[in-house]
Amino acid sequence: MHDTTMQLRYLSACAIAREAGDLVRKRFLERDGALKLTLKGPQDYLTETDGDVERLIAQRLAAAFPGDDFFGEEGGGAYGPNVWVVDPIDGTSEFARGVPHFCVSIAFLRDGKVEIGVLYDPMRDELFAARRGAGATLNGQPLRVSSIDDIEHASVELGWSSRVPYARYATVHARLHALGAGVKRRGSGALGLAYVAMGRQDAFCELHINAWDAAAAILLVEEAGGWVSDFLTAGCLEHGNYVIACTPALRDVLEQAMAT
Ligand code: LIP
Repeated sequence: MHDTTMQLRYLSACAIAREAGDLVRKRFLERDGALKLTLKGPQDYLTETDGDVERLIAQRLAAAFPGDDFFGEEGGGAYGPNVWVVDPIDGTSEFARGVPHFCVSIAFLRDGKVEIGVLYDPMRDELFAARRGAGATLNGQPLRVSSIDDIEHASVELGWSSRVPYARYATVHARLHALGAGVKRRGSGALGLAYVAMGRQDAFCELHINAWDAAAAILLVEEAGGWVSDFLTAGCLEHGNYVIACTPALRDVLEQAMAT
């Protein structure tokens, strides 16, 4: 059945992600050299732009879909049967330090399942978008994961935050390195997952990531033919979870490497 309201939500999410991304890019280019940074915790940056962008997205979605709930990284919210889960700037640490590697992430969940996932990287003008069952695109062009099936030839991003003891991260990193993988960390889990969907890399793993960071991007990977671990389990919306997203052939080796 063609759900016109879901299609309207999808198109609206794409337009709102672009509008929000334009604000993020404006603020990024206007920032002065002085590093006026605030931190929510070790290596966990917060900028006033995060709040401004999240409020913009919340206002646009409330106006278009007043019956939906909203949950944002900065302001929180409610998780109803129809809920938008938003990260206004994923890659905040990069934004805060003047590195152009971040995106706006907007997901729509129905009954706890991601139906729409949209990411916008305003610095590269890359709009990643997916509707469940309708494929994933980058600026309107179809996305497919890479064909890499050997860990020795794989490019793997392993995310980290201070939410995870470094020893666990180091254990997984060493295992991946020993397997021959090229291991990277770029600071935006959402973009890391989107790069798996488009074949720029072959896997993204993180021992703990928040729902608002990953919810939109995991749908991109699934709709692009990739495999994703069972991320949105009960409690994930409130507490986050580990995530593995990869080409299907790398699933087993990565599940073993991530077992800590
Ligand atoms: C980030 C995630 C990343 C994680 C960072 C941070 P933020 O989200 O995308 O995967 O490793 O610590 O949580 O804070 O930039 O929205």
